[in-house]
Amino acid sequence: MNTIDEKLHPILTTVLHRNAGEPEFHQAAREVLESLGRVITRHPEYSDDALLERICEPERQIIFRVPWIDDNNQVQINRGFRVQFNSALGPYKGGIRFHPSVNVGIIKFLGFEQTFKNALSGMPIGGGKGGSDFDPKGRSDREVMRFCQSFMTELHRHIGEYVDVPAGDIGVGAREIGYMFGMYKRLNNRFEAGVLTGKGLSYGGSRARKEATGFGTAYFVQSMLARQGTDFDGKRCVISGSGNVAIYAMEKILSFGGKIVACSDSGGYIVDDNGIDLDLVKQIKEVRRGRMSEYVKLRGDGCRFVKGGSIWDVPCEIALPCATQNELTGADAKTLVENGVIAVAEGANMPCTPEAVGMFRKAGVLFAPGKAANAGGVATSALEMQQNASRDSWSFQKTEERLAGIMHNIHEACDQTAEEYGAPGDYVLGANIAGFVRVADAMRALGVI
Ligand code: NDP
Ligand code: 2IT
Repeated sequence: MNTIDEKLHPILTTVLHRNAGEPEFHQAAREVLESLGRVITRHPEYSDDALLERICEPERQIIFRVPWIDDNNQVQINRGFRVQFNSALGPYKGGIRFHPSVNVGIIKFLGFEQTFKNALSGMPIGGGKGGSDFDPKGRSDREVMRFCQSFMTELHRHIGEYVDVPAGDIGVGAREIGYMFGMYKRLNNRFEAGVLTGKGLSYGGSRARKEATGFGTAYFVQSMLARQGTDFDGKRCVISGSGNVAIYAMEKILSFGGKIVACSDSGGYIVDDNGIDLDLVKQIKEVRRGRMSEYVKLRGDGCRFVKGGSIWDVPCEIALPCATQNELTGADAKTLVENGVIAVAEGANMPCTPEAVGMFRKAGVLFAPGKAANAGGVATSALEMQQNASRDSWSFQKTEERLAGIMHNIHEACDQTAEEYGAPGDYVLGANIAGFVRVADAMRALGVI
């Protein structure tokens, strides 16, 4: 495990005090600060003018009431959040999450990670994140629409093409973005396409945005494997989750010749030794909004559903956690290592606990942190903003080529930075330093604001 440089200790202590009761934010801040000791030693100017203290403090945090009326005519109250973390590189940019577990600490950790991820993508976007403790599961389309409209009734005054550009995350996909965009358009009386990304293709969305996060993660792993002289061909892959990121990671890995043997949702996981039937997963999740437990009945023999349990018990060479934070523990990492895993990439944001990351590093497993491996989604959101600004619409092929190029560049930046700072192959250090330096350079140029 890394330890924190003594010059950075007081900064972490302040973060812990100032954000009491927010363990996920503490975890994310600690991980980044642990990587920065070498930068501060080599470039002490990065700690001038309380730059590190400022980078750990969101520029603005908005918390609001979201009242809405359910199908039984009952008034429901949820809480809405938008944390506008850092705008040194461009307008705040980051997704909106609808999940009952959402609280300010979770949104803050996501906004913090987003700041460095967006910097690493090389696109002109700052970092932010939003969401609500609203649970869309079991809600009708009309309930989801009314919720999204109420959420936007407050959020609209805080966002804009040049201010803050939200997109999707857990529980927020094309349906929710459509309802939110519709309400924004009505409230502002302007068709401001660049205010949200992840839009439908019929009203200003980008081709390949839906696929981008999962595809990007697969491209990143391809680059890591290539560096070791190997590839996906015939390798057993386990992917947690079965949402947007997981589905399109599976799709790209299949095209690279990998074999997907397991995926999951919050109810449990399926193991299919014949290889997961991705069309069936899409049918269950994207069309029916159903549960993975339905897979076995529809698929027939040769597969099984394990209720609860840990998907990381399934032996594999490549593991991609693509569901949620801290879903892969130290014990899971130990099992994966014992079963011969060679590469792990975070499709989700911070899915591996610090103990798990330490275990992978110690065992020499290739490990890609989320801010590098899942940056393809937000990078393609920035391409959507580019298309909106120029009133253009690119082909799938052109957009995917741009995405592949961006993922390649992120891999190179992490790899070279790790090398430069004396830790070859350490993608965590490489990603944290490369992302930090880009944000810090812009902040230094902008003065104390
Ligand atoms: P989706 O809502 O499409 O899918 C989420 C998946 O994760 C579902 O299978 C869900 O299962 C499972 N899941 C969510 N929360 C939990 C939980 N608390 N416990 C167990 N399983 C859970 O979301 P995305 O695929 O968009 O997001 C997945 C991850 O990827 C998140 O960490 C997100 O922040 C990250 N990410 C997303 C990007 C994007 O462009 N969408 C970009 C970069 C990162 P169930 O349906 O049962 O809840
Ligand atoms: O975590 C993420 O990078 C996202 N949910 C995507 C953000 C975006 O603005 O596309």
